[in-house]
Amino acid sequence: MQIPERDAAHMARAVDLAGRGRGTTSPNPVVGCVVLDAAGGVAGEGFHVYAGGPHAEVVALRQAGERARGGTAYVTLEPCDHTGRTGPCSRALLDAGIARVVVAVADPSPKAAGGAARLRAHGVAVTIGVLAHAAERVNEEWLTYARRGRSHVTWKFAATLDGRSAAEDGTSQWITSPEARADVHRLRAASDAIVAGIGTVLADDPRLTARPAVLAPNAGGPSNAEPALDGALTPHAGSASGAGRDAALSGRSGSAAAHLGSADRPALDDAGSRHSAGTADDGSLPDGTPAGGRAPLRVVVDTDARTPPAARVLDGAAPTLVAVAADVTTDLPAELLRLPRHEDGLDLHALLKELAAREVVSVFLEGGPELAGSFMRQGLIDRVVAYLAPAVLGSGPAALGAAGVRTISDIHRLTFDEISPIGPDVRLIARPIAQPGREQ
Ligand code: AOF
Ligand code: ZN
Repeated sequence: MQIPERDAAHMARAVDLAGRGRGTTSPNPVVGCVVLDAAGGVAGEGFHVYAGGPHAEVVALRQAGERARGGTAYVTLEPCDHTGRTGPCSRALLDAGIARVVVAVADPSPKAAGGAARLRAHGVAVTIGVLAHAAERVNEEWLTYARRGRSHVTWKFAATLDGRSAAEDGTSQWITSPEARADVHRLRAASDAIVAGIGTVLADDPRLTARPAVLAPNAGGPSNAEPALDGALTPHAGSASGAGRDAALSGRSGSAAAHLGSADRPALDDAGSRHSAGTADDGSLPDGTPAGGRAPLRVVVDTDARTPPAARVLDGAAPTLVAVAADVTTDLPAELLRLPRHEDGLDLHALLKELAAREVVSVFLEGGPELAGSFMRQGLIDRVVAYLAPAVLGSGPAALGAAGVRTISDIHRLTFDEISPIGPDVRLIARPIAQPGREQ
């Protein structure tokens, strides 16, 4: 019989394992699993690496072999009960003779849910809710996507200490350091879509591609020594440094946050692993091939279809979607997404629903104080990543445009999850505090 502290410790390890899949599992969740033998010794560990690959439970059970019989499995997400890309984990756990299953978070997706009920029906003891908060955090993009049917949104901006993102004349390169910019590229690479407004496209002509290795060969970017992410126990580069640093992003706490820590593995996600990670079945993917099999989709929010046909965002380097108003007439040579209008421009909730329908789990929102203001006003920002440079401008556009705050009681309150130095700059991670009526 496990005592609760033991449950928490093993689940913390499972959450840690789950975090190793961040950036590569989309459109699937990140999931981690620890299997104990009947005597309580760790017999197997695993995590989900990519959609179509083995689920965390299967990886851990494989490692445990016969030792799983009569043992306990800790899983960050309720075991699936369906045959999708792989077989049901509920069945795999039963076949392995597991006696007890401890789950952090119930699976909200109708197609896969039911694992806990099936296990109980077969006499397995099931506990749900252990370390739920940490498991929610590590998997927050996917849980938002699965529960709300819309993509999860991270709004990123870079600004001076006085919150400005450009000078009076509109020039904005480079407010933050190369280290901060490299960090941004890693976050982009871990996202399913990069979204910018037409204002940014017209002003800056950005490419909106993720170029982590190109921009930051010496800035602590993902190294070529990236361990093969085979979903099982693998030693992890950088695991000794920066403990706790990325707990806010990864869902891990304290020293368990290690492998994402500091400049070794900065950021939201193991972004680099999309480009260099090996996989369980085929060893490794060629450099430059996202482990998820796709480069982030580029999305331009362009109500009136003003994107210039020669814009870099239409250069073919990655797929691009131009979101325009449903009633606009245009011959823009791009894939269009027609959306209802909203008082702000386009209905951004509809945009996120459409993106979710295209299996975009995570959106990285960049470029455009106006667009970010609209997202904020519509209650559609789930996480904020701010890079603040030790510089001031005193004039010039603010990082965020009008966000529906006319009077102070309308203020958007957030809470800080992380405050950390990146080169000479500071990275702040914050999330909106739930306010009634804000979320759509
Ligand atoms: C994962 N990895 O470790 C677990 C998952 O498309 P499939 O067949 O891989 O099934 C994906 C669903 O299975 C997923 O949406 C989630 O509901 C459930 N559990 N998924 O990708 C895992 N345990
Ligand atoms: Zn499964």
